[in-house]
Amino acid sequence: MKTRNLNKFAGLLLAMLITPISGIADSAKITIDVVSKDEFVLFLLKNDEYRGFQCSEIRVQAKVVDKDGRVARRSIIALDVAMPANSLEIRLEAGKEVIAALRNEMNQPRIVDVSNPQYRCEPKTVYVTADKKVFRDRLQDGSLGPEMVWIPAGRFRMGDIQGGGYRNEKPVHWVSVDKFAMGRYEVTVAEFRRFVNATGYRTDAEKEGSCWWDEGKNWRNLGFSQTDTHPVVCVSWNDATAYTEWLSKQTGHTYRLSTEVQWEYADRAGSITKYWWGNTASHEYANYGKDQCCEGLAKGKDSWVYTSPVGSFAANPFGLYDTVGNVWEWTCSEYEDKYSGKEQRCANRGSRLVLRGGSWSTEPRNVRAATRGIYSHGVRNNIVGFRLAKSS
Ligand SMILES: [Ca+2]
Ligand SMILES: [Ca+2]
Repeated sequence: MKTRNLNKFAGLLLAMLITPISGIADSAKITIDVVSKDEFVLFLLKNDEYRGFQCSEIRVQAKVVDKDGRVARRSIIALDVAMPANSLEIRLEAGKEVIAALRNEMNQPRIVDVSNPQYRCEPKTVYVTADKKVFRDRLQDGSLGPEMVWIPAGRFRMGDIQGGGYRNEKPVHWVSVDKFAMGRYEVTVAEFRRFVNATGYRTDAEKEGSCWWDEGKNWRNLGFSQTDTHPVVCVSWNDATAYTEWLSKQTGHTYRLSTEVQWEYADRAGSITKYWWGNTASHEYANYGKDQCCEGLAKGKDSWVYTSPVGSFAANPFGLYDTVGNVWEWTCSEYEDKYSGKEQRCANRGSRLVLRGGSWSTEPRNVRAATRGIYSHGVRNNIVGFRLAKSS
């Protein structure tokens, strides 16, 4: 009995053999270890690099043995594995299908060893240093303000990098960005209510009695339901700016809307694709609308026809949620048809201010990283909200 337990223990140790992998592509800053354990292989992925990787294939040769000592060798492959910048550890199980396939020809097969590991991983992001540090400044009453994320300084190409965008996304140009902080989420209903309760502030929609063409509608009353964790909408640029001014006074730090440059840099998070996750729109990553403008669509992980609670999808590599879709986000920059510098600055109000990211009712083409929306400072509707920025 004792011996059998010892054997079992030794077998487990053998099965837990860890094999470091060497890559076959230029991906020096990632490490991929493999643990084989009875019926599966665990890929342990670690990315110490300040940029993401996309691994098209991770492959190991597995040695499978059954209880009678019969041996089989099979390839075990993981495909299309995304590794965000500075990702801690992603665990990916594989190999169970191989075991299942061998069940008919081998009695009780289990994986005892893996060898000849190979992977193909390409850098997915460039020129970024992810610093996913989240912080919250304190308000005067000692309570915590909205969650903010430090965005590292860097340099990126702004505009229609992939081609096929609009003329106003040109010229594609390099821009340097200083370190700054960005709201982790779009500003929520609860966060906005706190400001309103503290100040008695009335939004443009409340003062003028309508949210766009919706008579009697405002951020409290939209015609669709919103909880405290949904993004506030029906807020004009004036309203959003008033919030940032209040928060600045409360915290003693300078909060404002992001510039257009900061917004695109933060959304791209080093990516050079149409969306931060790739070139294909996907309701698995964001809440946006039908293929043709302008209606909401619930599909897959995106189960909302209207707004979704902030943070319902994965964060981008900088740790920001819902930059793509949910609600358009006011920036502080004035619009120009052709980029010539205003995108790097904040304007003092204006009739043509830029919004970014698209909304729950926006078609996929217009939730791209490079897409630009334009509204005057008093305009508000149920697809527009905002996100905070703060200088370092
Ligand atoms: Ca949706
Ligand atoms: Ca958004």
